[in-house]
Amino acid sequence: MSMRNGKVHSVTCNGADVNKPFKIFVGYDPREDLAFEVCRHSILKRSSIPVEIIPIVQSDLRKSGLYWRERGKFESTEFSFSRFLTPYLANYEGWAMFVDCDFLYLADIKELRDLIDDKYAIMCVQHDYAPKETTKMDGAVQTVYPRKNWSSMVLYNCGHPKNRILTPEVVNTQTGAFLHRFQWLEDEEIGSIPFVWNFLEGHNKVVENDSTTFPKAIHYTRGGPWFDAWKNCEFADLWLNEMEEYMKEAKKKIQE
Ligand SMILES: [Mn+2]
Repeated sequence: MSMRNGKVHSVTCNGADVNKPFKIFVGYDPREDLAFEVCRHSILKRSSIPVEIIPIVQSDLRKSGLYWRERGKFESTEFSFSRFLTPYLANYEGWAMFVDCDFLYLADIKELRDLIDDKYAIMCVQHDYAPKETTKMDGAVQTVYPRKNWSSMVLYNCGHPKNRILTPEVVNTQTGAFLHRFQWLEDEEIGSIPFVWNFLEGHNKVVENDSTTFPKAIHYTRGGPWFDAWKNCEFADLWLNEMEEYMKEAKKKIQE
């Protein structure tokens, strides 16, 4: 917080109130507790601005009556739908971010916040998943998932009138397509962020000597090294190093 000489300077930068901690809601799943801790560690360690990390915990939301929908067969995590409570949880004020717990940050979150533009209702990495061929070699029809992965990391303009629609009632009753494809918004209300902020392990590629392709946040979307089956995935070493650092610091805190 910038509180020089006892005065609070009210400075805004592209709509982001730089005096208030930037709220980052992280999807929490008990099966991936370690992923959450390492993700949080990676953000805090590199951030040059005050941030507040808030886990989105389904059991807590159920207790407080904000989440009641039945778990569907296709929900791979406990935050599949609860993520869309982000604007509500931020009191429909300012900008806040949602991110899955399977991310590893390699850059300062300030760089991301500086991309914020008030003309948008949300901003995210607009991955293009349209397959090049409409049928696979075996003749099976390709399943196209429009806007797949877009909702895994989103900057929400929580004060934007359009996002008022995201009440607990709507989040608990609307379809996956409506929510994950941002169907409450027009296309031009969705801002674009460079893909390196949601770099999909196993899909996106680093191009040698092209720094615009170097990941700023790796998304272990298929599963990360915290699962045995993925301990040798791409960028596993980066995550494991971060985990060791987190463990060391956590141990120190217990001893203090
Ligand atoms: Mn994910």
